[in-house]
Amino acid sequence: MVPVLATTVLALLAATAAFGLSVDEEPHEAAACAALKTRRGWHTLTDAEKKAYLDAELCLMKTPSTSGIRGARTKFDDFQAAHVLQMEIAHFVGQFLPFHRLFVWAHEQALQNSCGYTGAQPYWDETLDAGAFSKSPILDSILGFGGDGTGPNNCIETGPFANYTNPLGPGYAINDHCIDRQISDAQSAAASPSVVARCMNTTRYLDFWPCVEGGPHGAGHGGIGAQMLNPISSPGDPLFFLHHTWLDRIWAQWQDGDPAARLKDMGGNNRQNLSAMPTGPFPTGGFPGGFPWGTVLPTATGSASQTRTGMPPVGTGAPGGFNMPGMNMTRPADVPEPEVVGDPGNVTTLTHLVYLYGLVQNRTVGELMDTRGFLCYEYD
Ligand SMILES: *[C@@H]1O[C@H](CO)[C@@H](O)[C@H](O)[C@H]1NC(C)=O
Ligand SMILES: *[C@@H]1O[C@H](CO)[C@@H](O)[C@H](O)[C@H]1NC(C)=O
Ligand SMILES: *[C@@H]1O[C@H](CO)[C@@H](O)[C@H](O)[C@H]1NC(C)=O
Ligand SMILES: *[C@@H]1O[C@H](CO)[C@@H](O)[C@H](O)[C@H]1NC(C)=O
Ligand SMILES: *[C@@H]1O[C@H](CO)[C@@H](O)[C@H](O)[C@H]1NC(C)=O
Ligand SMILES: *[C@@H]1O[C@H](CO)[C@@H](O)[C@H](O)[C@H]1NC(C)=O
Ligand SMILES: [Cu+2]
Repeated sequence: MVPVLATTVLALLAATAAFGLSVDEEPHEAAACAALKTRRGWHTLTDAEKKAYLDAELCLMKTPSTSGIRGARTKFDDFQAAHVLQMEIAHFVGQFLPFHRLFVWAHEQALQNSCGYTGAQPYWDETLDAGAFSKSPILDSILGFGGDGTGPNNCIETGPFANYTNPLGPGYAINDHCIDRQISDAQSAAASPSVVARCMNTTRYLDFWPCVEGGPHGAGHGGIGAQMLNPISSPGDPLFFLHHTWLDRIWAQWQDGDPAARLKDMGGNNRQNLSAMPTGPFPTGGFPGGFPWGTVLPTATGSASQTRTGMPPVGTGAPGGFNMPGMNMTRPADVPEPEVVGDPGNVTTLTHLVYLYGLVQNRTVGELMDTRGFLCYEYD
């Protein structure tokens, strides 16, 4: 480790001189981006690459948490625990995509820094499995994440993560349980290439983000089901990270379609308020009954006439936001309301702060717009 550290310190000093970074930054994060890592699809990884990723995730599950974040026992739990605390200001808000970009990157850093993983974070190209998640090779019991849940608690009983005791969820609960799944091929249909194409066809972030969140995003969560479907505690299923990396790739590819405009294009509400959600070409499906805007939103350009029938009742933990029955989505008294920091008003801007309770350093949305900056990765 010493030579690596020494190199990193030199890189830090160089970066400090070049960019005026403050010297108290975490050395492993401040190193300049010498070589972009290429994130690749799970389906294209070799067996050895798949095993390396699964082993690194298992290692995080065996490494004690040092974060002190509510409910976390292991470094794997740290991410789920941070997501629980941030959920209210990380979904159905403008920072949905940048927040999850930092979130999966932080997890990738942990795999690398705590568990010796040398690969890049893989993504799950769900277009290959849309409508048929149950047959996906990603659910392989040896070189995959294990299969569907079984038994009364929908516990996964195959694959490397079968015996993990997950201390968090559903929702805000702190409660030991298995990793559970309830796969729905029907719900997975909105991961289809045509839905993704519809999102890619937008030109403004205000149309693109809700399209992704309501369509492909919902498809992955609804298609895997159980904990994955819980908006608060979903990172308790390790598939979460491959799902959100795929969404991040869709965003990065969309940005690459017009970098001059889209590396700066941000917007949206900072707090959940479904009445204030921008209109857009939301695809249907992905979550039960369509999520959360109801089942009717197919206009090509988006319009104010969209209906929001079937929207779940407003939760006390999410003012003006959404709730889903049976998912423990009401924020308990011991969980503080997350702070929105950094914008001049109620709209998400490039100065909006994204924070993960010390798992990685705080970043502005502006810093997270380009994957080829300090994040230092691109997609195949
Ligand atoms: C899970 O536990 C069962 C019963 O103890 C055992 O047979 C199985 O090998 C374990 N699976 C893993 C992936 O550790
Ligand atoms: C909600 O959380 C509480 C603990 O906070 C737990 O007892 C209860 O079973 C949870 N509800 C569901 C539906 O899991
Ligand atoms: C893309 O948008 C154009 C114009 O709004 C429309 O004609 C076309 O059908 C759209 N394509 C897709 C795949 O949604
Ligand atoms: C939500 O948005 C609507 C429409 O813009 C607005 O009238 C309402 O006051 C907002 N609610 C909150 C809690 O901000
Ligand atoms: C921001 O939203 C709150 C309600 O959530 C409202 O009271 C406040 O006036 C809004 N501020 C601006 C600048 O719109
Ligand atoms: C990161 O941001 C959070 C939220 O504003 C703040 O509480 C925390 O102190 C910040 N951390 C650092 C190191 O600045
Ligand atoms: Cu999330």
